Amino acid sequence: MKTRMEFAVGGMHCGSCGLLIDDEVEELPGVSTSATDVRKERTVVHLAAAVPAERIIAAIAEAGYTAVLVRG
Ligand SMILES: [Cu+2]
Repeated sequence: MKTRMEFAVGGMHCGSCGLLIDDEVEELPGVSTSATDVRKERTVVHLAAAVPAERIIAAIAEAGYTAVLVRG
């Protein structure tokens, strides 16, 4: 099982954009933490259970941003 996934995220403007994404992603069952670096345009997600990358991408899209899996 993957325990870490990293996404390239587009559309962020400031720190609250990152918090918005982390809030949305951390609501998903199986996600333990989500950490977004706005400057690097990356979100690192740690998993406690198996979660498909598509679920996380959909959650980020719901927050209003684009995401592509880059690692994990
Ligand atoms: Cu913002």
